[in-house]
Amino acid sequence: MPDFGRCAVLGILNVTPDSFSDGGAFVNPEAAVAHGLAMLADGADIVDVGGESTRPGAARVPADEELRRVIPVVRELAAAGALLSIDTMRAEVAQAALDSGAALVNDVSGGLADAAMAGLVAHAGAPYVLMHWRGHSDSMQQRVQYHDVMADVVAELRSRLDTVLACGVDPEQIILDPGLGFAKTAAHNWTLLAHLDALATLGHPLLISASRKSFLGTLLAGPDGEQRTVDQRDDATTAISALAAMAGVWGIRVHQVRPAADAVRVATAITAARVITSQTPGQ
Ligand code: PMM
Repeated sequence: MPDFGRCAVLGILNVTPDSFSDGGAFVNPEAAVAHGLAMLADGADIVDVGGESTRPGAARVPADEELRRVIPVVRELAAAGALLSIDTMRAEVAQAALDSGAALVNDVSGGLADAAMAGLVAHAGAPYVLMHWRGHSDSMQQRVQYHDVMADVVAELRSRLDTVLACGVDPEQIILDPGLGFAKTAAHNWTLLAHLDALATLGHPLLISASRKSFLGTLLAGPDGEQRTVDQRDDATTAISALAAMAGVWGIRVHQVRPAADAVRVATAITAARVITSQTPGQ
């Protein structure tokens, strides 16, 4: 498990024509590699490469197309020394990316989309982001019914954990993610962010990815009710990065790396000052 001595910053690199947040900007491999290198220069610890959009309503991309998008980019960034994660629901794509130099697997389906994923991760020994997920993007907005979102997400994550552990994945490999926006309303996302401590009771590091998501557009809507546009949600994203880092999460996953890296440094300084102050009473 990569440990940076502070909250990790994962820079998002979507090699897709249709992601909600940056669709099409990095579909060309040269542009994607250049953006990955720029995020590293801005302070990303890990570049998270994805070749399939998971925006609500998105249709699946065939595996060969996903491979075609991500593998050249992974290969080139790995050759440049980048620490990489592969954002995929497919074991085949995860394996090819690990073989091409990726070090982590980020599976938004938590192993549900591909029964071969857990075995592959167990065999590879790579860190594995297991996200809370209820179904593919074309139907996830019909799966937003919860009795108690906090308790249900914790229970569903625990059930996925049990399954992947039974497949031989080492508990030390696993990072959990509540999956903000995946089969969740804006209110659900805020509840999950307000109770990160409840997610932490599962005993694994946490990853939070709120970056530019639509619940921020809703929060920041103008007086006419018009959602704040995707390109105007980065300041709110940074606020969440700071708060999540203060709450002790393992990592945050963002589009704009520089402000996230700064926010993490602020949170780290405050956390360190708390420790020093508590060790020197009266100061
Ligand atoms: N969200 C998206 C894609 N991948 N991975 C994790 N672990 N957590 C997330 O919340 C998540 C993800 C949605 O699209 P984006 O790539 O534009 O953020």
